Amino acid sequence: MKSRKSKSRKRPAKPTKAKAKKAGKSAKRAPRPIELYYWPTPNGWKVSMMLEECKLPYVLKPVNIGKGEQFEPGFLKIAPNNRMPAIVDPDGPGGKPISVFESGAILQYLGRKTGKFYPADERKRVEVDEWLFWQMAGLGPMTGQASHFRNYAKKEDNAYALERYTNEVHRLLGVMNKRLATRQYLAGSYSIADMACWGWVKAINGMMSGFLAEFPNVKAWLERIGARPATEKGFKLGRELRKQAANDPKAEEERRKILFGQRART
Ligand SMILES: N[C@@H](CCC(=O)N[C@@H](CS)C(=O)NCC(=O)O)C(=O)O
Repeated sequence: MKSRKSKSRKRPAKPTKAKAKKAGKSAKRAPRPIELYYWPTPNGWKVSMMLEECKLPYVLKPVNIGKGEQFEPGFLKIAPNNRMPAIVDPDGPGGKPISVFESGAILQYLGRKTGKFYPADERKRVEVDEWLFWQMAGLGPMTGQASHFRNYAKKEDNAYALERYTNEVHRLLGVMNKRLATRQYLAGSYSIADMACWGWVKAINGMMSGFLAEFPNVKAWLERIGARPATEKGFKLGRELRKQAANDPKAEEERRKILFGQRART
């Protein structure tokens, strides 16, 4: 009878507490992707630019605002203002998910989360906040209105409104041009304040050709930021979705109905 050689199977040594702790520390879980609720517009680009700059993993959740997807109940739960962008970070504070709406709040959140483009030093942070809020309350809404009366308003009697908002955009660009006369970026180093403004200035440049000629510092700033690889990627995000939507002529009337003349929904 052949004797079976008993292979002495070595049991893996039980991990000691210290070893397990060490392994746990080094085997840090990869960050889970942030959900980005987005459509390619100046407000959306702010967040795609920041995610790209910070190299944060994210997954795109398109919100086709021309089709009314901003009113879907699931979206309204995270963005009750029926406006994109919004994010859901599965790794929020305390390791629990968090949702954030309003582009300025999202930029600040991502800046605090990563420690990037939003300085921790209070004086520097105040400067970034000043220009971020300047965008949120001024440049964005005023350019939005100028664009509405230039591109979408159908009534003939909108000359007053068009002039009013165009003048205000002109004034704001003058403020920005002065600010950028002595610095490369709005608040010293490149920050979330610049990201907030960039898409809007890009839109102005596209919409009112020649308008930036009076504001050479703004024009140089636009090009400086446009040359950043993260800007290019963030700006490109979802462009094909928007093109597809724009190519559908039947959708134009529907888009107008959805986007313009909104009133409170009860
Ligand atoms: N203050 C908001 C504005 C966002 C906003 O106006 N988003 C537009 C697209 S740029 C939108 O979602 N519009 C949908 C609608 O008008 O129903 C922010 O900065 O996040």
